[in-house]
Amino acid sequence: MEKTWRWFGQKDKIKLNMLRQIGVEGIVSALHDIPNGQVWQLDAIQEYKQYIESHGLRWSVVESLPVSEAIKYGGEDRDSLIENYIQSLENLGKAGINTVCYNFMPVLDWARTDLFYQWEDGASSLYFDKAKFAYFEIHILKREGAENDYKAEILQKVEELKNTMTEEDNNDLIDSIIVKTQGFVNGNIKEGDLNPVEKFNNLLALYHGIDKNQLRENMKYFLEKIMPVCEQWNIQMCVHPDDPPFALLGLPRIVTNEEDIDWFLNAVDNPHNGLTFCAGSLSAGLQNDVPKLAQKYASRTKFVHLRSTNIFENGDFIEATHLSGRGKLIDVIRVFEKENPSLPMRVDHGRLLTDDVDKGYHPGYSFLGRMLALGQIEGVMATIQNELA
Ligand code: DNO
Repeated sequence: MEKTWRWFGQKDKIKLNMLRQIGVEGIVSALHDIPNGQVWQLDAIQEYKQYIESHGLRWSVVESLPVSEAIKYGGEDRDSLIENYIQSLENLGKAGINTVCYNFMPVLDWARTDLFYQWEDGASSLYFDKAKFAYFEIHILKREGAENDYKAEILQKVEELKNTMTEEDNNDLIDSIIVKTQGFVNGNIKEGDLNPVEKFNNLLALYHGIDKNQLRENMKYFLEKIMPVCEQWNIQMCVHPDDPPFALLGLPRIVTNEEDIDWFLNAVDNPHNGLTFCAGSLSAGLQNDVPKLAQKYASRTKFVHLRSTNIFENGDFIEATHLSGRGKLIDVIRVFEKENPSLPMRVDHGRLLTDDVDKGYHPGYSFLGRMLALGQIEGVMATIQNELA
């Protein structure tokens, strides 16, 4: 597979010359300064592409071309937003960029409660604490009926948290769940936004009455509209699985498991409608056998994210090292090296290691942590390629 790296543009603390030295071949990026829903103009795409190329790298994948909320919930302006999306795809096609990752998750792009969960060895990683998330929904958002979504043990822990969480803890939790993990991926709420909780609740309200079937229909509608431009410019669309792959905030989820993946691939059965195989996101669902899914969907996979997690009995999950955990990356890499070896692959997330601390990297996107993981993955890839030769 092609070794790619997610880079957040010239403001990223990690510079392109650092990436060439560690064997990165392609860049995964987006025009992060363009507000969600606006057209990506051809000259802006070309300028960005040339900047990447001037460092001896290529712009391999767009992650993400964000899908506006109104397209997801089916708002009045969805057709004009889809028109803008089509225009952006056409411009990407003209510039020769053919792989586009997106997601169809309502409101939240991804969810974690702890951004610096401490490990015994002194490193830290991202973590999802189910009880803390429940506390956030029930006592911070005050979402009606949220307590009905949780079992008694979790509700018991929520009560304990209610007695121990300080105002500062609450603000940290808000920051982790709806600000720090969102703004940098072109999500809805950015650092410095006022009243994030109110803003977030307003966004959730847009989905009242939208169930799983309706969200699926809206995804189908979107895909059907964009397929012609994808065919014309040979663009591979690849949806990212929901992260985590289980229900949150009373919102529907439609890319969480085998049944969901079968559904959207069959609903629009076109080779340009594909999957981003995110081993990490899929691994955080007990229902998923990750290498088995890789085998089944290898031919419809257009882009691979290598990451792993471990799930605890209480429903929490932690981001594991890349060679451990439920992601079973050695087996996943074997599948893709055999079935679809030209795919772009990026190491997803990494722990915060030694000098990574306080560098201001985006959550999950450390330098040393990801570099270590890339070295490990490269070793596995080389071993498997050697076996297959
Ligand atoms: C988080 C990422 C997501 C992902 C988008 C794709 O680290 O996996 O932000 O890029 O959901 O659209």
